[in-house]
Amino acid sequence: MRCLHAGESHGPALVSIIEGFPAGLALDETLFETEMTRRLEGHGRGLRARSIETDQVKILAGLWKGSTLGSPLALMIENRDWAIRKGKPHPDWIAPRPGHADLAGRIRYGYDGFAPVAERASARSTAGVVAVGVCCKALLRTFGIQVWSHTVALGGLEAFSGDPTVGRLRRISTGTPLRCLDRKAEQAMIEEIDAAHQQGVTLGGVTEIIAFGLPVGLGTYAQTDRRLDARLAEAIMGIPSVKAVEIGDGVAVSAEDGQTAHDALLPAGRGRVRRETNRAGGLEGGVTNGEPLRARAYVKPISSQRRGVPSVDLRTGKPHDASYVRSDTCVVPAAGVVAESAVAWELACELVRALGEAPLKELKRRFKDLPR
Ligand code: EPS
Repeated sequence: MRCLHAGESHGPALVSIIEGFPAGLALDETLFETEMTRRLEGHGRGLRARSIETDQVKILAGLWKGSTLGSPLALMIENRDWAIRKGKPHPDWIAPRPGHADLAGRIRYGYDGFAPVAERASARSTAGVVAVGVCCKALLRTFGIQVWSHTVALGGLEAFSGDPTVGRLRRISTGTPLRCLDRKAEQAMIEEIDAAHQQGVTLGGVTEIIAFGLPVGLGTYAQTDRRLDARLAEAIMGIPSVKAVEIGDGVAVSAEDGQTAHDALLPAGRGRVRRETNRAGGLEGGVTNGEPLRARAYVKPISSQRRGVPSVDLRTGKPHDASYVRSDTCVVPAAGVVAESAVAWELACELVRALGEAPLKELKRRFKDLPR
């Protein structure tokens, strides 16, 4: 499958096109509502996500009588901000924001301002990623595969999440302030966000994405760019503000010895094996091993903040604090939803690659033959 996203943050709409999506999956516009709302939720989101955008997805092509055709699927999300501004361009600013694409992007494209950079570099584009994720999650679900996420750290505070089962993750998936399994830590994180907001600064954190129900054997070590861990790292790193990606306990095991770092195999009868741990995060050699797939996205504090950060007024060459542009205080839970969608896209691609291009009915028949 292939996918292309287009759209500016303050332009008329975001548009995503998926090519190669299997025929025969029931989709309708209401299916998108919960997921699109989840991305806009979370304590610390700014004015625009909280009260301007609603992110209704229109399916413009690729559907016939409520089922995918196998032809390109075109999705559109109108920017309500555009209608409110009546198409007026976003005002520009004078000092680039350190950490943002402002300066590098302006040089890269030869623009005479920063606003044109931010229009596309903006995390607004992640609404399109989530819309595509909805289609992929619906496809994966027909094979019993689910992808969820939860906040494991925020502003330096860590959550003690216990065993993040499908049921527990589903229960906190919407309507909770930070989608964190540890209620006590969540409360402390909320207070940290409120304090940061007061001080005009932003906070980052870590979100964990877990996929359940995968067959054994998705991905391959045969080429570096086809290792599923490499594909996932690229997909997650492509999300604005993500600065590091971890698969399983990748960071912790780098400081251990080889005895504790790996998941011992135990006999499970009839020639099968089982593991009591999942430090590899469900991937060995870039191939799924049947355990839940676990990845973590490390999200930096976003670069737009009310409190000044040293920068330069490029007109005078003199020091000038970075200009403040309306922003969120914390986007970690939103980044979790986007990362779920990015992971769902990669998994759907791998599944279709493994099963071949065919209508959904036939893919389901072939899926039964995959190792579990
Ligand atoms: C963003 C800046 C803000 C965020 C936006 C991402 O937009 P604005 O400048 O219009 O207030 O709200 O995120 C979204 C609108 C969204 O839907 O996620 C940025 O510069 O990255």
